[in-house]
Amino acid sequence: MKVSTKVFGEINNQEVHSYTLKNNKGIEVTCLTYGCIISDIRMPDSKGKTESIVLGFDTIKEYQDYSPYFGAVVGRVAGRIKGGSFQLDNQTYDLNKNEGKNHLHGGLDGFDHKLWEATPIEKEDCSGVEFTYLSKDGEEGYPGNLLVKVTYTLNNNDEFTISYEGSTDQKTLVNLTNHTYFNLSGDAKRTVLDHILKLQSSEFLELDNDLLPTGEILNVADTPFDFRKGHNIREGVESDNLQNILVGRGYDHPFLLDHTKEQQISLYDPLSGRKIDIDTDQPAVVVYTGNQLTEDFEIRGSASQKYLGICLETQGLPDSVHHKHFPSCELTPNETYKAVTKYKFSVYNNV
Ligand code: FUC
Repeated sequence: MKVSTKVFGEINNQEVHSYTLKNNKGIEVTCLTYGCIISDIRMPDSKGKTESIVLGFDTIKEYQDYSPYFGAVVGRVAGRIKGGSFQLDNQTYDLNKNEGKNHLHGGLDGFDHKLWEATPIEKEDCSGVEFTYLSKDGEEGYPGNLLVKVTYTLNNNDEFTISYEGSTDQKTLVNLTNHTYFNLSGDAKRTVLDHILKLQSSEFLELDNDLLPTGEILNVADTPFDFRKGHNIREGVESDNLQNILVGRGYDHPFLLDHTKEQQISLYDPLSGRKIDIDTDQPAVVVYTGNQLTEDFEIRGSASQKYLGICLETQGLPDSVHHKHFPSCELTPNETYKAVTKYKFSVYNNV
């Protein structure tokens, strides 16, 4: 399977390239060397109409001016770190603070803003791109030179896989994710409020007013956070559960995955018939329903608005460095960080 390459734009006098992967079912994924951004995924609906199912832009300038991490790889550490500071082996590290007094999504100039090295992969049964980036010791305040590799592949079974790898020369923190905003309606013609989300998750993390975990792990039973049988996003937006209200009415929460079955996460849009099933080896998925999306820009011709996309950020638990009962995100020089998330696209004709 072939990969097609184009010059997408320029940043600091350096070219940004785009790579498009296409399979024999009409699914197309485009990604950029800037931030490893997945700028587009196109797939047919139940009537065969191919449209975009993610939020993205056609120019680098729009990514720089407006993007709330559209499609990007987020790191070194996804989510918030309280007080922008942490301790490792009795040494305090002060990070750049880019959200009030806290550090968010890797800081002021995180992995989503970097130019990555890219190598296309063309195999008989799949095509892809391997991206690498060296994050230097002290970048954004983190210790250690961290070499990161992110690989995107698409095959003819309609599976798109993201594999992350990292190695360091000093103990550091790593928790990578991808921040794609899905909207299965096609070309963002409706919000995601009527999308049906299903999660194999019995517990989620309680958040405080800064959207940081309090440390409490809550049971989903009898709350709008119970997605085990699947329900729409609207339920959480219209609910009077304080956890839904405090994130701006909706979801912005880490759900702990039960890891008992396959298809831990699925997102379905009954109107278009499009569905994505997601499997990951990560402990959690942060479900963010675009509560903070503003209306002051356009996304390929459609006005941006609240709830126009949903992010399903598979990852370790946010701020784990401050909660000893959360799985650790520390990486030592004799370990390799590895994470894999697989997305399977399908279409149902039951409208
Ligand atoms: C998500 C959220 C945040 C933030 C950002 C754009 O991951 O956790 O609240 O708004 O991405």
